[in-house]
Amino acid sequence: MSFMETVFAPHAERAAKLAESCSPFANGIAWIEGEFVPLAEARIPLLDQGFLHSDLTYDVPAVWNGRFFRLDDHIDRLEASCEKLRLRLPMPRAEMRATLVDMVARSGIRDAYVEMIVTRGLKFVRGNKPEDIVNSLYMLVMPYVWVMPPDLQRSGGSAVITRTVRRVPPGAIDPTVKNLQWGDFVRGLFEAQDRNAIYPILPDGDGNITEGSGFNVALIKDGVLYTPEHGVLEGVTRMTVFDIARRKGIEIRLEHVPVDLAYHCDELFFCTTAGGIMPVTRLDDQPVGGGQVGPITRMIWEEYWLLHDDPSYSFAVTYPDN
Ligand code: PDG
Repeated sequence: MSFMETVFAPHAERAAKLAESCSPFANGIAWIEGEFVPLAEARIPLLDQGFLHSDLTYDVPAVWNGRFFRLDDHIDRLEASCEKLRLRLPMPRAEMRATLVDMVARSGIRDAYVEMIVTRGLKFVRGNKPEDIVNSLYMLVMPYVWVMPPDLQRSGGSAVITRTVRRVPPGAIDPTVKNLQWGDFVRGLFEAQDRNAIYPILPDGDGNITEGSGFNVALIKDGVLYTPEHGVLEGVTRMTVFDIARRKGIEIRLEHVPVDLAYHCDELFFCTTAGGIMPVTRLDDQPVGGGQVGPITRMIWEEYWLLHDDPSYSFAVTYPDN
């Protein structure tokens, strides 16, 4: 069995077991205004500014094989994002952390996608000081989301560098604040479809790449790892990639990454909490490097999943039926 199968096969088994579960939360659980509700029944107030003006931030950690991965790093980033938007965490940090763990335990989901969203709340910013507005919190847990499905990770996905849309500039929307203003990404996803690919990589308008619809972008050229420093979310998955690269003696260059370098790289991959390390083997309808998943990508992929068992990166959730 290849290493990939040792990750995917037990996951498929756990997912099949979950499908037989009769827990009302097996398809997902949400926390709304202090209540736990099945995810499909969860509703938000129409007047929430998160909905009306996308005035919000969010974060997404994951649970793998019953262990929360880098939860505190995700809460750190959420807190930092709140600060930049003049939002406050509506719940003490420790209580939020404990509630998330409780939600995962109640759901019984062993491989989970977890999301917490902080919105401005019910009052508009115009005419109100931020300290006078009560912010809202929404939390949800659902089965793990694959931005690139396991089947495709075996051979690698297809991407385009978009021509009809660029990434929103940092001077307009700060991409280090995780946000749901996905207008540019949605245009990119449609352009990718129109050009016979799945994933868009958005350029910055000055000849460099930024990121794509829910993932950071990294490439390998002559054994060196390149990834954009500016105009992107500082991904937690990418931080894990940096840890792995450092340990393996791979040089990391965090700098402007020209579009041209992407067209001439040896290996290309995306990274996100919702799917991990995602190899890309076709770019603008041409093979990337030799057109196969490359050796450095494969090594990072393997190390990434191994770290999910490492107590310095993850901790076990105690489920009621343990
Ligand atoms: N850049 C953007 C714009 C993202 O939305 C994400 C995560 C990343 C980078 C990677 O960050 P991290 O490694 O911390 O996860 N986005 C996923 C996408 C989910 C989806 O459904 O497409 C997320 O929000 O979970």
